[in-house]
Amino acid sequence: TFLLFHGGKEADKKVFVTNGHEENFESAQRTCKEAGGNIATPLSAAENIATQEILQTKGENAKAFLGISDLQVEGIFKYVGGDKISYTNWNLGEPNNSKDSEDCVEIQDNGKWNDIPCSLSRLVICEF
Ligand code: GN1
Ligand code: CA
Ligand code: CA
Repeated sequence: TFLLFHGGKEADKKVFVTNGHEENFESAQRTCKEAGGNIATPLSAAENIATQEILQTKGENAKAFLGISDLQVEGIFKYVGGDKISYTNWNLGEPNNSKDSEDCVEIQDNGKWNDIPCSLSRLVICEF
Protein backbone atom coordinates (compact mmCIF):
# COMPACT_ATOMS: atom_id res chain seq x y z
CA THR A 1 0.00 0.00 0.00
CA PHE A 2 2.74 2.44 0.92
CA LEU A 3 4.05 2.48 -2.66
CA LEU A 4 0.74 4.01 -3.81
CA PHE A 5 1.82 7.20 -2.03
CA HIS A 6 4.37 9.47 -3.69
CA GLY A 7 5.20 13.16 -4.08
CA GLY A 8 5.22 13.89 -0.35
CA LYS A 9 5.80 17.29 1.25
CA GLU A 10 7.76 17.67 4.47
CA ALA A 11 7.03 20.04 7.34
CA ASP A 12 8.37 19.89 10.89
CA LYS A 13 9.05 16.15 11.22
CA LYS A 14 6.11 14.92 9.17
CA VAL A 15 5.63 13.93 5.55
CA PHE A 16 2.23 14.68 3.96
CA VAL A 17 1.24 12.56 0.99
CA THR A 18 -1.85 11.63 -1.05
CA ASN A 19 -2.94 8.44 -2.79
CA GLY A 20 -4.97 10.53 -5.25
CA HIS A 21 -8.29 9.02 -4.15
CA GLU A 22 -11.40 10.78 -2.86
CA GLU A 23 -13.08 9.08 0.09
CA ASN A 24 -15.47 9.96 2.90
CA PHE A 25 -14.04 10.86 6.30
CA GLU A 26 -14.29 7.38 7.88
CA SER A 27 -12.76 5.75 4.85
CA ALA A 28 -9.96 8.33 4.56
CA GLN A 29 -9.09 7.76 8.22
CA ARG A 30 -9.02 4.00 7.67
CA THR A 31 -6.92 4.29 4.51
CA CYS A 32 -4.27 6.34 6.32
CA LYS A 33 -4.23 3.95 9.31
CA GLU A 34 -3.87 0.93 7.05
CA ALA A 35 -0.87 2.60 5.40
CA GLY A 36 0.72 3.07 8.83
CA GLY A 37 0.02 6.81 9.09
CA ASN A 38 -2.73 9.17 10.10
CA ILE A 39 -5.12 11.45 8.24
CA ALA A 40 -3.47 14.85 7.68
CA THR A 41 -3.64 16.97 10.81
CA PRO A 42 -1.74 20.25 10.46
CA LEU A 43 -0.51 21.50 13.82
CA SER A 44 1.24 24.62 12.50
CA ALA A 45 1.27 27.02 9.57
CA ALA A 46 4.21 25.07 8.09
CA GLU A 47 2.25 21.81 8.23
CA ASN A 48 -0.83 23.52 6.81
CA ILE A 49 1.22 24.85 3.88
CA ALA A 50 2.69 21.39 3.22
CA THR A 51 -0.87 19.99 3.09
CA GLN A 52 -1.96 22.86 0.83
CA GLU A 53 0.96 22.16 -1.52
CA ILE A 54 -0.31 18.59 -1.99
CA LEU A 55 -3.70 20.00 -3.02
CA GLN A 56 -2.02 22.35 -5.47
CA THR A 57 -0.44 19.39 -7.28
CA LYS A 58 -3.94 17.92 -7.86
CA GLY A 59 -5.37 20.71 -9.99
CA GLU A 60 -8.15 23.19 -9.53
CA ASN A 61 -10.36 23.19 -6.48
CA ALA A 62 -8.89 20.11 -4.81
CA LYS A 63 -9.95 19.69 -1.17
CA ALA A 64 -8.97 17.15 1.45
CA PHE A 65 -10.24 15.99 4.82
CA LEU A 66 -8.27 16.83 7.95
CA GLY A 67 -8.08 14.67 11.08
CA ILE A 68 -10.42 17.00 12.95
CA SER A 69 -14.15 16.80 13.76
CA ASP A 70 -16.85 17.99 16.13
CA LEU A 71 -18.65 14.63 15.94
CA GLN A 72 -18.47 14.20 19.74
CA VAL A 73 -19.74 17.60 20.85
CA GLU A 74 -21.22 20.02 18.34
CA GLY A 75 -19.05 23.13 18.07
CA ILE A 76 -16.03 21.64 19.86
CA PHE A 77 -13.50 20.60 17.25
CA LYS A 78 -11.09 17.86 18.31
CA TYR A 79 -8.25 15.93 16.73
CA VAL A 80 -9.10 12.31 15.91
CA GLY A 81 -6.84 11.45 18.85
CA GLY A 82 -9.25 13.28 21.18
CA ASP A 83 -7.53 16.56 22.14
CA LYS A 84 -9.09 19.95 21.48
CA ILE A 85 -7.56 21.64 18.45
CA SER A 86 -4.89 24.32 18.89
CA TYR A 87 -3.69 25.64 15.50
CA THR A 88 -6.59 26.57 13.18
CA ASN A 89 -6.92 28.18 9.75
CA TRP A 90 -10.70 28.59 9.32
CA ASN A 91 -12.06 30.45 6.34
CA LEU A 92 -13.96 33.63 7.22
CA GLY A 93 -17.37 32.66 8.63
CA GLU A 94 -16.37 29.02 9.31
CA PRO A 95 -17.06 26.73 11.01
CA ASN A 96 -20.81 27.32 10.48
CA ASN A 97 -22.31 23.81 10.80
CA SER A 98 -24.34 24.57 7.67
CA LYS A 99 -27.73 22.77 7.60
CA ASP A 100 -26.84 21.40 11.05
CA SER A 101 -24.85 18.68 9.29
CA GLU A 102 -21.17 19.66 9.11
CA ASP A 103 -18.93 17.83 11.58
CA CYS A 104 -15.79 17.20 9.50
CA VAL A 105 -13.20 19.63 8.16
CA GLU A 106 -11.83 20.15 4.66
CA ILE A 107 -8.75 22.13 3.66
CA GLN A 108 -9.14 24.03 0.41
CA ASP A 109 -6.41 24.82 -2.11
CA ASN A 110 -6.02 28.31 -0.58
CA GLY A 111 -5.11 26.56 2.68
CA LYS A 112 -8.30 27.66 4.44
CA TRP A 113 -10.53 25.29 6.41
CA ASN A 114 -14.29 24.74 6.15
CA ASP A 115 -16.56 22.37 8.06
CA ILE A 116 -18.50 20.01 5.76
CA PRO A 117 -20.54 16.80 6.05
CA CYS A 118 -18.36 13.78 6.90
CA SER A 119 -20.20 11.75 4.23
CA LEU A 120 -18.78 13.79 1.34
CA SER A 121 -15.79 12.53 -0.63
CA ARG A 122 -12.54 14.44 -0.42
CA LEU A 123 -8.92 13.76 -1.39
CA VAL A 124 -7.09 11.48 1.03
CA ILE A 125 -3.95 13.11 2.42
CA CYS A 126 -2.10 11.17 5.10
CA GLU A 127 0.78 12.16 7.35
CA PHE A 128 3.67 9.89 8.28
C1 GN1 B 1 -21.19 25.69 1.29
O1 GN1 B 1 -23.40 25.46 -0.62
P1 GN1 B 1 -23.72 26.07 0.70
O2 GN1 B 1 -23.67 27.55 0.71
O3 GN1 B 1 -24.96 25.49 1.33
C2 GN1 B 1 -20.41 24.70 2.10
C3 GN1 B 1 -20.44 25.08 3.55
C4 GN1 B 1 -19.86 26.47 3.70
C5 GN1 B 1 -20.63 27.45 2.83
C6 GN1 B 1 -19.95 28.81 2.90
C7 GN1 B 1 -20.94 21.06 1.27
O4 GN1 B 1 -22.52 25.61 1.70
O5 GN1 B 1 -19.67 24.20 4.31
O6 GN1 B 1 -19.89 26.84 5.05
O7 GN1 B 1 -20.66 27.02 1.46
N1 GN1 B 1 -20.96 23.36 1.94
C8 GN1 B 1 -20.28 22.40 1.31
O8 GN1 B 1 -20.66 29.75 2.21
O9 GN1 B 1 -19.19 22.57 0.80
CA1 CA C 1 -20.64 20.55 13.47
CA1 CA D 1 -19.10 25.04 6.63
